[in-house]
Parts: sequence; structure tokens; C-alpha cells
Amino acid sequence: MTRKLLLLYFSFILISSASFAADTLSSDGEDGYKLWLKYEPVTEPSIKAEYLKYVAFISESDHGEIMHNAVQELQTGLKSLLGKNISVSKAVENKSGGIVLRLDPKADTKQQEGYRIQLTAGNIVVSSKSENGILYGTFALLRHMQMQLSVKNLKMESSPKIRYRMLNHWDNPDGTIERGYAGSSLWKWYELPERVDPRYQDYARANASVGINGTVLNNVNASARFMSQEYIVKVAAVAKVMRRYGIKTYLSVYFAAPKTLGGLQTSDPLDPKVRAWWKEKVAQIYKEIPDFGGFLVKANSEGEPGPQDYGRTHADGANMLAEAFQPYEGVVIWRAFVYKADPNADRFKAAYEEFVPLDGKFDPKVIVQVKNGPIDFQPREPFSPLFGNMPKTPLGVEFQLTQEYLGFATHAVYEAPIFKENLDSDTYVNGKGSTVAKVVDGSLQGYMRTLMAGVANIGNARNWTGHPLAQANWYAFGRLSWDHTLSSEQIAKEWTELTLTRNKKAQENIVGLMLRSREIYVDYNTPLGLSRPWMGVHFAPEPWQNKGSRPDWTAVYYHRADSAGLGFDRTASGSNALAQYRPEVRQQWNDPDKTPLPYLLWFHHVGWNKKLSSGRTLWEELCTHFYTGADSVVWMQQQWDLAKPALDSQVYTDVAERLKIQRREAVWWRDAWVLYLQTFAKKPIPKGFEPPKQTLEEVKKSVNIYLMK
Ligand code: BDP
Repeated sequence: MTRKLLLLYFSFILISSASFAADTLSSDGEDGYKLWLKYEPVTEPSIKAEYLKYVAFISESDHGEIMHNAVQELQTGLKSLLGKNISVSKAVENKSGGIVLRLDPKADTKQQEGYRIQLTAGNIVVSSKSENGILYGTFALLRHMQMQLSVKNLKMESSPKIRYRMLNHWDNPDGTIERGYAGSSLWKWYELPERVDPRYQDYARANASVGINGTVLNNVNASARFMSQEYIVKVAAVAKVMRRYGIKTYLSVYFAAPKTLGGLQTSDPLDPKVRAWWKEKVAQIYKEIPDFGGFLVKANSEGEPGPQDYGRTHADGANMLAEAFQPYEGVVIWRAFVYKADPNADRFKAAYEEFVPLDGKFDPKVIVQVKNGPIDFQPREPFSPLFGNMPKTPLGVEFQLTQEYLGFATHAVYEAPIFKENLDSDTYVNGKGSTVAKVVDGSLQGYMRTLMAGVANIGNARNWTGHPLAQANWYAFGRLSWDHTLSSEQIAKEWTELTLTRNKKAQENIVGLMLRSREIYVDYNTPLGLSRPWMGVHFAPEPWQNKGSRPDWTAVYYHRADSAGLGFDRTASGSNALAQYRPEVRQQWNDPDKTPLPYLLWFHHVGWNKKLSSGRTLWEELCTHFYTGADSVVWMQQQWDLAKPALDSQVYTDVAERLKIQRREAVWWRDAWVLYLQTFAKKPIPKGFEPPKQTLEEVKKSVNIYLMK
């Protein structure tokens, strides 16, 4: 949208919102703790009448712990939705008018964890081959009812497309969270194992309600502590809570633990003593946690130890751990987030160069976990070229829910479009339609072990995620890990209805805001394929940052601004990273004239005066994005205000205040980039845009405040 159009649009919205201004707000003390499991009373009379036909009893065919929790959830949910206490009955023969949870090895579902819900003999029957499936089916039924949908022709069948659907917590033993913006860690290691915080159960419920079935409790930059008996029993106490909701517990491991904790001379993966140490360790863990999920490993990355310290490969390291897991169900998840300190290298290419030669060399128990993009969770990245290029190694995808590069907990960025953009990207490895989703769900290359991981955005903030709207990213991740074919819009609608309001008009405003939020963020933060993965706290704009202990820990390494232009040439005339993709993909991004604008500077160094497909020069186009992005935050504020009468006042105010911060910081980012790039482009701010009120030196000063010790 041009600036003029935007302004017109804003004034229209302001006028149309005036009628709401006098409305008063109500608050029932909604603090966000209940997430999307609020179970507000059903208000549609005809729907309520339908539901009341099925509240005579709940029957369960078995009585495992998970089943028990499914029953409890139904009781809690229905009590709140319909105001009825429903009793549990065992025998169901000849009875009708109830809800039947039926564990049935022959249930007609695609997967063990899948469920089927339908009307049979006057009952709502939820059936599955597993207790987990019953729990997921129960949550699906409750979701349906929370959305006040008819049960007249109820028939749902759903199975997960991914086997390991897990959160990765980057939580440290001292309670801090690496890149966490929602308070401290949920896990209270100093209280465990005796005191088990009740919040662990609510965490497990929330995860199960969206299909998440695994959690890694500690940071990938791992402490060896977690391998000690003292900590294993603490972890076991948490695992006990998780188990009741079908969630397996995993740990990140410190590769050098045999040395630092075990007192061995070495942690060389080929050393028999080291191998024996890990076998013993894994056995010790299984004694306490019989359903332990496995290990997550960051090795030889950003200073973490690993097999290369001993001249061994990632496969040697992973396979040693896999050997220790042979007697058990558990798996080894080995991260591909690696990049060496090589001044001449392109960090973009590093993971591919290290891992592709190892394809076929990993034990079948190993899954390699790949970040969605080749670099590091940028607001927009092309898909990692590893996807599709390791046909013999199951590759899982890692997304980041915590908003490390997305404005922490103050900027509203709905991330489902980021996940979907990645999953829907075509790798072309087996011809057209070879999407990343098909690689990850195993359908393209036949992986048995499929994985989707999300770096958690959860802390001990009362509302779990700090920013109320960031709950949607947790929700969306779970829903997509179950079914990646759901659309961003569908998920946003569901979440908004379950969490914020049943008012349709308000839902439209909020969903609209959510769906545009990522693009707006990209516009004022890193438009046209810019990126900003330099070292530091990742809060403030610092495009000028040119000092670091290695070149790829500076900002200038990534944007390559100079008097000629801007962007990283990754074609054959540059780093040739494009060669890591199939020709069809290369073709999309190889020619600067044809590269879609959102990816332009990822692959090309473009002249300031170059005319782009938009008809504007690069400089004009950049300014248009920076300015439109920052101005669009005002539009977001207006959308939020339009929804105000339909929102709880506490949530309304919380988000409204965060949007104010976002607006201020969006202008900050815009000004920092524009003023800095102007020193190279040597061009005035294009007509129609108001030049920044501050000088570059002033912006730098304000940024420096945030960098001070
Ligand atoms: C980067 C983070 C760093 C993490 C690292 C990782 O800045 O804190 O440890 O990724 O994923 O995004 O290992």
C-alpha cells in the first residue's frame, strides 16, 4: 500500500471505530493463565440443547493414567461449558446420551495416536488405538464445543503427520532462559524432586491439547549437571507429570560430560571407556524414567564440545549415543546448527557442507534437527538447503517460537506464516511438489522417524508467554506439528475464538492484525531479504556493528552495504551458496531481475539505483518498506482498538501498551537502517516520507544505552 492510501485507510478506520468509543469494558480478571482452555459457557441456545443430549454419563473403556486425565478434562470442560456435573460410568451397553471414550486396538485411525469422533448409538464416541489418541480426541471434541459447533453430524478423524512433536526449552539450571522473554524457567530445579509445582501439570495439559508429545527440558548449551543422579531424579519427577499427558521427556546433553562429570581422560566417541560411560548413563536414566524420550545434542557449534574435538565426525558422535539407546525406545536428536570460524566462508553454506557428506552414515536411531533456514531464525529466510539433500537421514525441522529476532515479548508477530512459508517451500528434489513439509513428514523420502521441534517461548510469566498474542505461536506450532496442512488463517481464527473473544467482528480485526503482523515486522526490521544474525542480545538495531571476534559475528558481514549497493551475492559470482539448491530453485533466485523482492538481498548485491520489478529503485524500495512497516504498526493499534469492546480489559490494556512499545521501536529500527544505509546510498529520503527526526549519531547513542554493561 502506498503511504497516501495507508493514511486514507487509517482515517477511515478511526472514523468507523468512533461508535465503539463509549462502550465500557468488563474484566473478569482474565490474566491469560488458562490459555486456549478457558471453556467459557456455551451461549448459543440451540447448540447448548444439542450438547445437553450427551451429558448423561462419560464412559471409559480402560483406566490408564492418560485416560483418567481425558475423563477429568471432559468433566472440567463440560462443567464449565454447560454447567453440568457429569459422572463416570464403566458399563456402556444399552446406554445412550453420553460420551464414550473407547480404547480399541482396531480403531479406524491412520496412526496409533490418531482419533475418531462420531455419533454411534446415541453416544458421542471417541475412539483410538492408544490412550494418547483418546486424550487428543477429547481435546479436539472440547475445542469443537468451545467453538459452539454443531454435533448433529459429528464425524472427525485425525492422525498426526509427524511422530515427534516437541518443544525445546533453552532453560538453564539456574532458572534463566537463553533467549527467553517471558520470565524465568518453569522448572524449579532447587525444589525438585520433593516439590512438584502444580504448574507442570497445566503446562502438560496445554501441550497435549494441541498434540505436542515431547519436551526437552534444558538448554542446548547444556550443563553436565543434568547427567548426574541428583538431577536425573529431579527430571524423573517432572517426567512423571508429563507422562500422564502422553508427553515424553528429553534432555540436552553436554558432549564432554564423560570428562567433566565422569572423570574420564577423554570424551572421544570412539574410545571404549567413553562408550561404556554413555551406555551406563542411559541405563541409569531409564531406571528412573522408563519412557525417557532421548537426547538432543548441540555439538561443535558456537564453542560447544563435540566429536570433532577428537578428529571424529558428527556421525561418530551421534552413533555412539545411539548405541547407548539400542535397548530402549529413545532417540538421539543431533542438531545441524553449525558454522565454523572461517573468514572466507559463507555461513549460509556451512551446515550443508558438514552434513550432506554424512548422509547414510547415521544410525537409524538418529534424527538430524535442522533450523528452518540456513542461518538463524531470521524474520525471513529461504529454506535450508539441507532439506531433501539427505535422503537417507531423517531430518526434523526446528522452528523458533521465542522471538529472539522478532522483537522479544513486545512486538506482536504471529509466526504461523513463517512456519508455513518454510513447510510449503518446494525443494524440487524429487521433481515439483517436493515440499519441505513432505521431506519432514517422511512422505517424500520414507523417513520412519519424523520430527518437528519448536524452541519454546514459555516462562513463568503468569500468562506463560509474556506477550498475550505470543500464546498463538505456541498454539500454532502444536497444531501444525500435528497437521501441517492447516492454514495460518484457520489456526489464528481458532486461537482467537478460544482465547480472546467470541465476537465475530472483533475476531476479524484481530485475525487480520495477526496475519499481517509478520510482514509488517519484516518491513521495518529486515525488508527485501536483509538479515541481522550478528552476535549480541538481538534487541536493538545495530547495522553498523563491524567488530567481532569473527567476521560472521558482525552485522556488516550479512548486509554488505557499500557505495555500490547492498546485499550478499550468493550466485556463482559470489559465494555460490545457490549451488546447494536444485536447478529449479536456483532459477527462482539466480537472476536479480527475477528474484522475488522478499528474497532479493539474500542472494544479490544490488546497486542503489537499480530499478526493481516494482518500478522503484532499490533505495526507494527500501525506504518504502521501512516507512510502510513502521506506519503499519499504527494500523495494528487501530485494529486492536476496534476489538476493544469485545475484549477483557486486562488483556486489551496489556496488548495496547505493548503495541505502543512496538510502534516506538519500529520507528527506531526504521531510522537506524535508513540513516545508516543513507551514508552509502547518498540519497535523500524519497518524497512522501518524512525524514527521521534524529541523526544517525543520536540513534547510535540510544542503541548504545542498551548495549552497556
Ligand atoms: C542462536 C542463539 C543462541 C543459541 C543458538 C542455537 O542466539 O543463543 O544457543 O542459536 O540454536 O539463535 O544453538
